[in-house]
Amino acid sequence: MLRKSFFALALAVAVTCVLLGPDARAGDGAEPVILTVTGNVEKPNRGPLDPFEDAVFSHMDIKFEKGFTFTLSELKALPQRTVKVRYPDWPREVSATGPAISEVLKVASAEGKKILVQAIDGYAPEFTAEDIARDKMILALSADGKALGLGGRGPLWLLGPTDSFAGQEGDGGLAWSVVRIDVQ
Ligand SMILES: Nc1nc2c(c(=O)[nH]1)N[C@H]1C(S)=C(S)[C@@H](COP(=O)(O)O)O[C@H]1N2
Ligand SMILES: [Mo]
Repeated sequence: MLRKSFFALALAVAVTCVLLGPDARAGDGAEPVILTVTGNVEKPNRGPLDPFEDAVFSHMDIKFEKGFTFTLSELKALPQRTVKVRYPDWPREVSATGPAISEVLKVASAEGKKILVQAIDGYAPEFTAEDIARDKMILALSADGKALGLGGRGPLWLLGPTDSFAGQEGDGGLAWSVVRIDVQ
């Protein structure tokens, strides 16, 4: 009898794991963090910059006391939106999909007047709370059905239509390879 119920329990655990899939294990260290929201984060899930662990951030000479991190699965689990746009120098229209930056900041419990979006190459355009409130920009994870990778515009590309923020000129400000968003 005891052995039977143990077997049933083991089976239930196995079935649950399969049903939840790899996404359910995100954030436990199995998947890397691809985006860190820093600054005015109300409910942080990580502490201050560590000069050794956070080698890229450290090299950029930035400082933060707390942050909220996202893995790829965690970003994919948010509501997805598609932006279709073609800027003057582009060879074609792009249809890109990902969570709205407003949604990402909401989930990270980040609020402030200045929103700095920082890319891996150091490019870091700054936006206002009003720009974000326009709710036009996404953090694209894929474009034309293809996941955005490092070396290309990924893994996260800030993208929106031609009226995404005040003073927009073409695709200037639309950072590719975003790694951090700082909110002050
Ligand atoms: N990571 C990153 N994103 C970036 C830039 C950059 O230097 N680094 N340049 C921005 C600017 S100023 C423009 S006009 C567009 C297009 O840049 P390109 O003309 O260098 O292709 O990408 C934007 N996104
Ligand atoms: Mo530019």
